[in-house]
Amino acid sequence: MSEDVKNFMENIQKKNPTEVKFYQAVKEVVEWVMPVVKANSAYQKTKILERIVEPERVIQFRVPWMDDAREVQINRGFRIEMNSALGPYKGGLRFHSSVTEDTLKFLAFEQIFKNSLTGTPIGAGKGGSDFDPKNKSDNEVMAFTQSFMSELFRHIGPQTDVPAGDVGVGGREIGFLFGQYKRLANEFSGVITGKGYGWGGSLIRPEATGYGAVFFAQEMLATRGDSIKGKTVTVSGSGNVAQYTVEKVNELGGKVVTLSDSDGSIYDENGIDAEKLAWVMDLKNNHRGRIWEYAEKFKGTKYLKGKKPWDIPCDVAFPSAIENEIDENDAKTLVANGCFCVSEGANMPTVQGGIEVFLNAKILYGPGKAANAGGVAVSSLEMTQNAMHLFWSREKVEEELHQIMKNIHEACVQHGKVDDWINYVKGANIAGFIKVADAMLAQGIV
Ligand code: NDP
Ligand code: 2IT
Repeated sequence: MSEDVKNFMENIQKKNPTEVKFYQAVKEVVEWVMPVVKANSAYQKTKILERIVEPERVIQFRVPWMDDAREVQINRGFRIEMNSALGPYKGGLRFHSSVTEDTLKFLAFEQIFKNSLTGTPIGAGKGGSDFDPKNKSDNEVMAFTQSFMSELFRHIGPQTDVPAGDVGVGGREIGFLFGQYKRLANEFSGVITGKGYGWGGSLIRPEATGYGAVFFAQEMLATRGDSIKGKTVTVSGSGNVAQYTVEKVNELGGKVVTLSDSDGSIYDENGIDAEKLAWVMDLKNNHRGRIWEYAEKFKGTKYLKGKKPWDIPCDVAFPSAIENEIDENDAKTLVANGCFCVSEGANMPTVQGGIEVFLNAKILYGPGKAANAGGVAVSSLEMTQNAMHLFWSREKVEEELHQIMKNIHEACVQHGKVDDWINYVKGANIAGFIKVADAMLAQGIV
């Protein structure tokens, strides 16, 4: 670590002593962009780096609601309005018991660079709550969600801050959130993305993050004259991102052999084909079931209780569950077993030591802020359609998404090429940073 980075990170630590994930996310960016800042006196004079790590606004609120037993429950709600240099604050809402301000600040920080990479006019934000939708009735989810929006609504708007889904926030939650906003604001607008098709949603938004991560892998593989076809693929998670990653890998002729949830993983060496995937989607989205049920249903499948899928040999891996799910040992195991391409559907799924393993091995490693940008990119396309009062076709949205992922890949190559190898971490961080930094410079000390 250079002296400049060390001093900068000491200050981050001093100002945010309990925020370990935020520290991790900032360090990963600062290490790569510090030379760019050092070479630009205007960035230094106007303290771009010092300003970019400070959220423009942090909103925290009480979320009281009544459960089915008529007992009062209290959760904590947040919205981090991180950076509005490129457009309205934009980013998802996470409902999960592990959510703290630290979690959301790291996610909001990543969102700055990711949203910049999409090339669309969106700033960065993230929000959520420590509410866990698991084992809650639809009625309880609605009661909580309406209470959450009763406070959030005064801080958001289609030109101000546009939330969407993330872990624990899917179509059901977005519907309830939108309904309550509409009722309170007396306004039908594009204030949230991921809406249902027919009431303002965009086709391909549910698919976008997973499809995008596969498109990004396709671009990385193409730099070596290779493709997804015939590859053995591991995927973690079994939620929104994981499901559509499997769908696109299948379409391109790869074979996915794993899925997981927080209880364990399944290993199906025959591959999770379209029929099995349809069953998983029904299990997860309609019955809110657990992934171990897959092993009961499809014979010849192993259930690896309490295990992540990274011990299973593969060519390509798509971590699509949660932050820090690939530790240093997992990264070493993946590389030792022949994995040569990792495309991150999740946000910050690899710990710093794991990233170093991938970079030292010079594999094709696409960090989340580049590889999973397809979700927020199609959210931005949903905002465009809402503003124009129209709906685009499936083909058009998928084509736009594909082009955006190609552009992000190209930007990473432009800023990350090191001799005959591409450092996508360097490329994504620098390309994402420059655009935001220049916009902040132009907009004065705000
Ligand atoms: P979902 O809620 O649909 O699915 C999350 C999946 O991850 C579930 O299978 C869940 O299992 C699993 N998971 C959660 N916590 C853990 C854990 N501690 N260990 C192992 N597995 C865990 O969320 P998404 O698919 O939307 O999000 C997945 C990742 O992708 C997140 O990192 C998210 O931030 C990121 N992302 C999502 C985007 C989107 O558009 N939705 C866009 C860009 C990134 P369980 O049921 O046991 O909790
Ligand atoms: O992490 C992410 O980019 C998301 N959860 C999607 C955000 C969005 O606004 O669509």
